[in-house]
Amino acid sequence: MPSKFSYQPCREFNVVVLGAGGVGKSCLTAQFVYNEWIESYDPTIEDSYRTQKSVDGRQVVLEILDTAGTEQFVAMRDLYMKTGHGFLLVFSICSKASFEELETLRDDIIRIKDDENIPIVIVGNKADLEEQRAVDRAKAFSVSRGWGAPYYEASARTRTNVDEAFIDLCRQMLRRDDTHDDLHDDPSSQRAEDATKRHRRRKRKDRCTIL
Ligand SMILES: Nc1nc2c(ncn2[C@@H]2O[C@H](COP(=O)(O)OP(=O)(O)O)[C@@H](O)[C@H]2O)c(=O)[nH]1
Ligand SMILES: [Mg+2]
Repeated sequence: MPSKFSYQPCREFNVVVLGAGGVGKSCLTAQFVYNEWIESYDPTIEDSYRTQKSVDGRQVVLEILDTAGTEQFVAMRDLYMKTGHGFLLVFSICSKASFEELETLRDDIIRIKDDENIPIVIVGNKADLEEQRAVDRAKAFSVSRGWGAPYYEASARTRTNVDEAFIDLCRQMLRRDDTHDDLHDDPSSQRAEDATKRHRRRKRKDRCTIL
């Protein structure tokens, strides 16, 4: 097992931002990646953004897919769910329907990834619009606890809890990655062998560049 002080390779993760239209997925992504508030996004634009962040002193390269629900084929959605390592599930605290949509999204992710413990963070966005709140904070917390996923109330407009939500997701993804690496300690297991192959594959692309 690598010591605490050994060289830590740069990790690369695919993050998928999901949620109903208009909840603020693009604004949250722009704030996280560019530190910018953009009042109005084309709601049909689906794009991915590459960014490098430092998480607890470790360099992480993220490929963030800001979805727009415009994919023409279910297979496309399945594909990005399959390739995602972590998911930011966003709703607006002003829309009950957007909150209720998250359950189906989570079920789909777990089914497609075939993994109950896939890193997920729940974000209740537009927290600056408290007077228009339609989703009870305690209710959202209790649902997120039931799912074993952290919950953040955020505002892309005021840049509240934006970094916190994304970085929490990074920590979850790093933890999982480290756990897989720990499997090397037991070379007799098939899982260790699989992890070795994955690690070799990853090592080849673990070239860290400053963006
Ligand atoms: N007040 C407020 N408005 C927001 C916030 N985030 C996004 N919006 C607004 O909500 C609308 C939809 O945002 P957008 O990011 O395009 O939503 P998306 O469809 O989920 O990508 C835009 O008019 C934004 O200005 C927020 O945190 N607070
Ligand atoms: Mg958008």
